[in-house]
Amino acid sequence: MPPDQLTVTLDADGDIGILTIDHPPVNALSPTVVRDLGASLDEFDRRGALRALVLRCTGRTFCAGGDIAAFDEPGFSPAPLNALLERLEAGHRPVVAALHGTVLGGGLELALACHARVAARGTRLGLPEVRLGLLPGSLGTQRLPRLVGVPRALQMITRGEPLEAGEALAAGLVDTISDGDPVPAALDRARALAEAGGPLRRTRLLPLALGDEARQALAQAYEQARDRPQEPALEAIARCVEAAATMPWERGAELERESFEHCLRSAPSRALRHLFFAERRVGRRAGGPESAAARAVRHVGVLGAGTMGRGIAMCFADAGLDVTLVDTAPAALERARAAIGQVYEAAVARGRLTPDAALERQGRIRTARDDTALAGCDLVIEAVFEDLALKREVAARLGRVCRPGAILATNTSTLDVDRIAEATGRPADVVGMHFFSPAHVMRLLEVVRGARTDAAVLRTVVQLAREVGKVPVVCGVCWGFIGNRMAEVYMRETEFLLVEGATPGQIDAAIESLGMAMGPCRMLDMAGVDVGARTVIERDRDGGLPADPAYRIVCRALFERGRHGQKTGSGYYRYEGRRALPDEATLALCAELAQRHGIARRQAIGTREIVERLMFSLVNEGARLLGEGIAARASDIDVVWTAGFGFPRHLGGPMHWADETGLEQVVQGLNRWAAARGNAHGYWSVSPLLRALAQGGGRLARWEPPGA
Ligand code: 3H9
Repeated sequence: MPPDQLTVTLDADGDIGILTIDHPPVNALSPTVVRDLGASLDEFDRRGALRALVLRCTGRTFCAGGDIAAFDEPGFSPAPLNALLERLEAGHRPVVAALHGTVLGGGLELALACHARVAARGTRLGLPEVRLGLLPGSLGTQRLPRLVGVPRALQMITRGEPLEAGEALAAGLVDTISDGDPVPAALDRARALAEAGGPLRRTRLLPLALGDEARQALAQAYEQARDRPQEPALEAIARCVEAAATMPWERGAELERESFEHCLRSAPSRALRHLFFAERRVGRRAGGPESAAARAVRHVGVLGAGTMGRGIAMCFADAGLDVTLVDTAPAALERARAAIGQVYEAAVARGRLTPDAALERQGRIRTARDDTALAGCDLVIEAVFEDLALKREVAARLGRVCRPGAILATNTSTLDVDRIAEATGRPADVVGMHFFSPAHVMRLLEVVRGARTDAAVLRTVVQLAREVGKVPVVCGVCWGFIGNRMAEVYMRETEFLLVEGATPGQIDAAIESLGMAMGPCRMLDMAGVDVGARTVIERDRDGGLPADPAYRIVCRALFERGRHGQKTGSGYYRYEGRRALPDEATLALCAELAQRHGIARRQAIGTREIVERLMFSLVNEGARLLGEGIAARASDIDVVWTAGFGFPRHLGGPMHWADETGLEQVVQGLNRWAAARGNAHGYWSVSPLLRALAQGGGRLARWEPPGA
């Protein structure tokens, strides 16, 4: 938008003013919009003949809130907007909000300051600030409870989930629902209010008392805040909503302002805001020329009906696409049909799907034994066993069977996509689509761009992934792509620590103390020690491992002893049901391995050492991926780890964690461990990119690849 163009204008329909916010894409309340809003209200004041005002937004939505990008600007404060809201509400002419699309955060707070609200059917209204580690900062904690009561307000603000217009009407949040454009209905309402001439309903003046139900809701909110100390906004929300019911308006407003500013500066909010933009940035500029037209995909084929294949089939069926699931083994198809049926039945039992919707989704998945059934598909994803020879054989077959122009994708998690692509005879049509299990649930998709992948193919897959609700992170070809390659160095250090004398319990506790849901030993026990060990063994066979006889010896030894993790009752831990218990046998095994490989055992391995060795290795590998051009930006890596590997969102991902820790400190730590442990295999060699950024006082998040 040209700098001199106003983002807010005032027009009139007869004697009713219409104030329009036009600030694409989502009419966020940037400082410019706030300034223009003020100017339009000045004009409304001057035009005394106008009897009322309708407030609307252009484009696909009403306002989606404060401009999150502006929150980092020095001196940012919600005060100017809050003063305008006060002015709007205190005015003597009626103001009616005409709502459509998503009315979120500051957008809803703007609507709450109006004297009436008309919403188009389908509008969604909410205060999602908590998802950014914040609380509403424009009096939402004060006005919303006055309108809908304390329990409902707490529910909306602490969960951050929007209400649909019908629910909002029932809750008292909106006054009227319109079919289609809400502006005519809002104009009628504004005229009626002006003609009635009675006292205007000012939300801030509505009475609010603290009854039993409200007290109970507050007690629950405080308890939730105590259980989740990593989310400081939760306690602030409870305190502010309580203040709305127990303190004068000004005191509640003051408390909200202080709490908002405190949360805005907090580490969890910085991390969550970083992820908000990171998730929206993934896939951008990934496909070469942006002009490459995406191919149409209506029918998806999946080859291989194992756990992965089934999940992928459901992911597309859930999004309304037709799916053909092929497996040459009739028993595998039978198992897949039963497993898919169970998933949908469970969704119905939990009330997440209606029986009809479940049937419809299930009906979209056809099964076949012959891969010729894939001939008409627009996209075919192979999900056969992770073996290069097998994948190349399947790829060659798909290259012949699938129609020209169909996209051929491989769901490999570690293998060379270029070698698979080459086998199809049409490598430009080939792309990697690395889903995470369960594929119909996990949001992450690593989209692997082969050396010859066509820009249109990449674009299609990124676009489709977004349409089916995934976050598609594009990466280049290397062993393990972004996630598994980084996880490998994390597991490498875990196992060295075990052999040197740390226990699985110590390692997990150290990592969990950072806020991680699960430490590496419990994680691998859950994922399957056999799965991890097989990957190591195959990589070793392919000559992909460092020439270090002590490399990942623990998981290989556990695997040989049939200790495959939770599913066999023992792995790094022993299990009683799902409960992980320390196991003397693991400790004895690690001591034996240390002796066999001449590794010195130590008594006291501290939390700091564990955290540094695991986390600094992880960050260093991430920086190497950036330097090699495998990952396009540090924030993409953070999305991989938060969306696919359970890295806590309030830490923002490993690269954000490194930025916050200080890159210089990371580099010093890597050098320290190189000196302490020796660096014969290059484990501690600092990535040149990381070193350069640390020296120049830079941040990984701000780094852009050359020529970007
Ligand atoms: C707040 O309001 C605090 C207040 O209490 C006090 C304030 C003073 N700001 O998601 P999409 C951009 S906190 C800046 O891809 P969709 C987004 O980055 C805020 N930018 O589309 C993207 O830009 P680009 C509370 C924003 O259709 C583009 O818009 N509000 C904002 O899938 C399209 O977004 C929220 O937390 C924003 N507030 O979903 C709502 N919102 O094209 C956050 C969006 O350059 N927003 N952008 O990448 C959302 O939930 C979704 O974006 C929305 C649209 C549902 C609106």
